[in-house]
Amino acid sequence: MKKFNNVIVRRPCKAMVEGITSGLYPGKPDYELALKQHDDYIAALKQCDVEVTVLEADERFPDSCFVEDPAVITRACAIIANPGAESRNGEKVEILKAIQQFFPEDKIEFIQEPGKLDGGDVMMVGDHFYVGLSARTNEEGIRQFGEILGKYGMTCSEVKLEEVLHLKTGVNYLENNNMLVSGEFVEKADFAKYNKVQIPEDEAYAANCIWVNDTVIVPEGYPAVLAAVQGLGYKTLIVDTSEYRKLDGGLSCLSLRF
Ligand code: CIR
Repeated sequence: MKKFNNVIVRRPCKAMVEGITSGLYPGKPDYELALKQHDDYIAALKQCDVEVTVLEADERFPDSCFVEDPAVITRACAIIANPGAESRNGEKVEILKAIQQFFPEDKIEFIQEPGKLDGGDVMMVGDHFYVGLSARTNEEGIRQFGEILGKYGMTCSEVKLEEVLHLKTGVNYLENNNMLVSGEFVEKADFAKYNKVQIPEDEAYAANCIWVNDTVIVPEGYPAVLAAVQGLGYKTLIVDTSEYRKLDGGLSCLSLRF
């Protein structure tokens, strides 16, 4: 099934080494290696039948390569988020400029103060969106998000996060009713109706795979997850994201797919 035509990415900046990190995956990113991994990520996306728009690095925002967070793109509109981390909030201004190349003004919506929302907390399942209530996304952000979706005939529901940074850190939808779930999401009633693939604890990072037009991109180094995804019948591509992992970033965080 072809669902996405476009992908937006932003090149990592040198300042990425100062990006926000929980320290869960220790070490500072190696910038040169991160660039190479970003090249590989773009090359993999290009194999998935999408046009890739590559935005220039922005040194003012160390985490700006994680373009998934300042915006959410739906089938009907683009929603500029209001990122919950102070050092990242200005990224919304820059992503807006890119999104204006694809959406007319009346199809661009905004999450506004005191609402906060990070795109990494939003998981799309058809016309329904699960939204993580997290350290970055608050109740008011979710309320505004739901109101916007309602205008276009779409819905959302809240999922309280207890352990991970963003919702999609631990749960990702691979279409066809298939969902990768790890840690706190394994037993959540919200996801009971899906064909859940439980990710082993020692491969938790790889719960963050992305589905792009029937290919699933899997991070390098997670054999159990790779086998499980292949077992579902998907074509897979592998990309090493070790340098982004040090900043708690994964495959989904690095792009907007629409
Ligand atoms: C941050 O803490 O905001 C970045 N270092 C990582 C963002 C990862 N994005 C995502 O999960 N969507």
